[in-house]
Amino acid sequence: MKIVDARVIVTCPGRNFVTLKIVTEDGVYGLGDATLNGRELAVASYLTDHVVPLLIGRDARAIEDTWQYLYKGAYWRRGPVTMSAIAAVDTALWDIKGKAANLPVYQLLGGASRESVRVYAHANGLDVDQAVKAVAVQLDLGYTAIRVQSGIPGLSSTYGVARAGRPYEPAEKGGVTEHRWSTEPYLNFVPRLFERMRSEFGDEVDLLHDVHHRLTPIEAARAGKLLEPYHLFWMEDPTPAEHQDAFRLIRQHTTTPIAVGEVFNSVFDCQHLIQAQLIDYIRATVVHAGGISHLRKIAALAELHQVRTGSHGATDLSPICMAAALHFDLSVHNFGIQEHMPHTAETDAVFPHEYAFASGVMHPGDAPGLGVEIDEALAARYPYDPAYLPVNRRMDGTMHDW
Ligand code: GCO
Ligand code: MG
Repeated sequence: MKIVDARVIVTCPGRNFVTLKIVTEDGVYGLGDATLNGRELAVASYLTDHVVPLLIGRDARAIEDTWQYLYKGAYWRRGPVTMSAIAAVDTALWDIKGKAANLPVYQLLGGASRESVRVYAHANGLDVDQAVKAVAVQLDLGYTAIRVQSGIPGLSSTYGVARAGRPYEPAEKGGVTEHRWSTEPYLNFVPRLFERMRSEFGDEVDLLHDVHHRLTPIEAARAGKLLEPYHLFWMEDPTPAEHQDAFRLIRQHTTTPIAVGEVFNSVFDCQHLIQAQLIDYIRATVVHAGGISHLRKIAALAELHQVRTGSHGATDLSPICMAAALHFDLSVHNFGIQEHMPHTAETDAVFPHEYAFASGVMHPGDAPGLGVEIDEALAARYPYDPAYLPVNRRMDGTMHDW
């Protein structure tokens, strides 16, 4: 089953997505997401200029061999650009294998380990009252787990909060916006946010919160401790994860569960945190962590250490990644939860898909392969439109983690 064509499709139905389409000699094709938010064209070029020429003529059935060929063969290893490109190839090859076998991908991954995939929604507000309303909306939609972010008194802007009247979207068009950050107002505010959530919504709903890499380890320890009475499902990215022993300090101070990994791109990034049981959920995802094949290895390592998965699923991961994530989530034993930030109607029209949401859970569907398409004619009507993630500075102007 030779690969005869492979090409990259860049489209911007409201936001930029990079897609790899691999076509085999018998006409079966597969799709893979290669979107790296704010650095999209680097992956597009990596694929078009350096990977596609290597794919032509290869056997589309040899998924693991192709993965190793691209990983070891580049000599220069890991990193988000390389691993997103390899992920796109890997995902497209699983799609092809599923279509060729007339089976949904989750069946090829060992079959369903559960009936459906539990997902968490986002709720955010410029202040606590708005955040309360946003949680109520998500509860009405049927979600049973909700991530809550709110504007912080004294800070003009913060992570995860939409501008008035617009859904939250991480990347912004028209240049890089700058946020300001101050830890003390945040640490004073965040326990009050969750105290209010528990008093409004009781103990049943699972609440999550994303710190988005902004605290030092001892500040993160304080946050976790202060949040314990509100028993969060998880506290995400409490501190940047380059220095991983830092998590030991957080662990020594708090029982608030910790989730990390959306910026990781290989099992080697996850290895120490998992093996030392410094986290509870590993959030690496298909597109940025080398595809379905590599994410399964991460999950297998995590399973040994009672760490569960909680894959990243923001809107900057395309519906192709979402479909792949749901096949993975349904099959893997140590699944925890999946992030679900629904795409816009424009995006869903470019990427028609079988997966569906109902009553707080999702299912990838039973179509052969991934169950996701790209409408190329429609995609061509939305040319690439540069957009960047914001940056973040402390009050005195020092660059901080966003
Ligand atoms: C999340 C993430 C995202 C990222 C975004 C960056 O938990 O969903 O933190 O919102 O910021 O994916 O591109
Ligand atoms: Mg996050």
